[in-house]
Amino acid sequence: MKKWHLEEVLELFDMPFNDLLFKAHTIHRENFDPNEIQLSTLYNIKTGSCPENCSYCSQSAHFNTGLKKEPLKEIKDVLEKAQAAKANGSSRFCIGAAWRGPKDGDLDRVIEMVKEVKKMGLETCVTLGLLKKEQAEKLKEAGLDYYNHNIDTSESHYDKIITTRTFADRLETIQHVSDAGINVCCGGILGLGETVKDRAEMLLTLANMETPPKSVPINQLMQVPGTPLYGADSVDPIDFIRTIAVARILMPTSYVRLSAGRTEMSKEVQALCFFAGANSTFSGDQLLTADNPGLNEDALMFEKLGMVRI
Ligand code: SAM
Ligand code: DTB
Ligand code: SF4
Repeated sequence: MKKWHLEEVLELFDMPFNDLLFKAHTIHRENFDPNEIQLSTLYNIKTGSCPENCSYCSQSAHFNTGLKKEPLKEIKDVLEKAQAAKANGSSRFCIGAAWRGPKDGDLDRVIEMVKEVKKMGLETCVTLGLLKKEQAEKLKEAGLDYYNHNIDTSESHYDKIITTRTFADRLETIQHVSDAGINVCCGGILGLGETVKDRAEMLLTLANMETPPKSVPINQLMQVPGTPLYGADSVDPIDFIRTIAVARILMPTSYVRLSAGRTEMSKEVQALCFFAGANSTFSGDQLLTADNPGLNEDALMFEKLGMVRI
């Protein structure tokens, strides 16, 4: 796999927009059907009271966001949601929990959920925070397909966003997941007050991993009242599309997911993201705690664009 250098990535960010999009789209076509989109549905099994201080997050116990805390969900609730996700065209069901990392009892409960969701013929993904090596191995044994754990931003910007864990902690979990043979889902967020160089460094870290993540979610910050990042400068849509294009060029065979923030984007911006190489998104009217365009709105958009779900 080609190793990228920061200068090369910055040059991509600097290209004229049309040249960048043409290059990204050409690479996209060489590796994927440009009219296909993969859909995942999220479900939060444990909401709020998270001990981490991620300064963008509605679920951190450090900030007063007014979010209603909820205990761990029952398996039957999970299966109901998974069934609906499948019926609505999702190929993957992603279970999230607001933990620093799972306790062993919690992990057993999640493993039961993963096994049952798999039996429905859905791909499984979980995002539970930091993992120990043995926990990653247990999840692999249970048949888990993907583990989501984002680096969120560049290494140098990271401690301005989160101080309760380090960038290195995040990389260590990603290594455990990868070593266990689980597909890695890893990306970040734009709109955290980062510079273009931070965006380039974030993508560079992902692209230069031993095996680049098979799934790369690119989120746009959804500003949550009560969090330190509420009121931060919003991301320019052209800059967002550029970032998608650069991600596609650096990681030609990964699924680049247009993730959080679509409720703030026009259909035209989303269409340009798909042209630039995004070929996956979240389906359904809710992400973990925040809003997402609903099924009807997305169905209309995909129909207009002639895109089909895989
Ligand atoms: N607690 C686990 C963790 O942090 O890994 C799993 C859930 S966490 C909510 C998953 C990811 O969602 C975060 O790493 C972050 O990239 C993204 N995210 C969280 N809140 C967001 C927001 N308000 N806007 C955009 N992305 C967000
Ligand atoms: C990812 O990168 N984005 C998803 C998923 N991985 C877990 C989560 C987005 C969360 C948006 C804010 C919320 O719903 O609270
Ligand atoms: Fe907790 Fe994850 Fe939110 Fe950070 S992003 S506060 S770890 S739920």
